Amino acid sequence: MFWKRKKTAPAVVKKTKSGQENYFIKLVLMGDGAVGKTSLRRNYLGMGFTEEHLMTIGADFAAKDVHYSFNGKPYQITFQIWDLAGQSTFNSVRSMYYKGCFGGLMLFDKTRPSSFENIPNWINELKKNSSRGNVPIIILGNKADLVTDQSDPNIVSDEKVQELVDELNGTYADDRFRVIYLSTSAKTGLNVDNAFHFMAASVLSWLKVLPSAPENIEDLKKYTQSPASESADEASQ
Ligand code: G3D
Ligand code: MG
Repeated sequence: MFWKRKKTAPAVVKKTKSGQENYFIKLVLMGDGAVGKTSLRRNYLGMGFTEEHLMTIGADFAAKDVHYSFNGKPYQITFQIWDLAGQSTFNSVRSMYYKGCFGGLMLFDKTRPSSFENIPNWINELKKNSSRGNVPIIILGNKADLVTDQSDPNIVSDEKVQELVDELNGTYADDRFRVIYLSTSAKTGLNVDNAFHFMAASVLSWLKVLPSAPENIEDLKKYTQSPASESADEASQ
């Protein structure tokens, strides 16, 4: 049962039998109703995952194990991904939803500006309730597949999002992570893996496991190269 598990909540890191470090990372999906939180989670998890429903707080959670290599060292990460099942029941017990999380995937719907305008409210919620202070955040402009004309005034423009991201990065300058913005589609899978990969690097930096966090998605590639291939790159320059 979940509640029992919570009492004996695992440490963030455990050694596996093979001596590898396994990090347990709770992430929350945030954003207005119908922005695509559940669809994004399902796209990421693929088929065959099991999810548990926490009736008391109106949330689902599901777990996924991934293996990433950063700076030439392998890491096993168990993402525990929390998702709101319904907005209304949630209001009274939201602190339980956020408590102990290491990061927030902040979604808005690119075709619905009001969902973008609400981002600061969601971020305040996270800050108030995570019990860990400022934790890494990624802004995801979802439903990118529906955007055919970037200049359409009913679409949230990339410039507007970038302004918010810059502002947030000013606020979090001392927090060992960088906020980035990715356009996603839970329908086509655009940037869904990238979002979680980036979040893993951000959280490991935040935990001081990695010496620094990637600045952007291109920068992430450097972190996933082995030190040997990095020096090969330098040699060829
Ligand atoms: P929520 O969990 O944030 O409330 P959902 O949102 O995942 O339930 O998605 C709400 C609706 O948006 C769903 O449509 C879903 O299929 C659609 N949706 C989610 N993500 C995307 C996307 O990236 N692109 C497109 N085109 N649609 C998306 P329905 O019709 O089932 O309500
Ligand atoms: Mg949902």
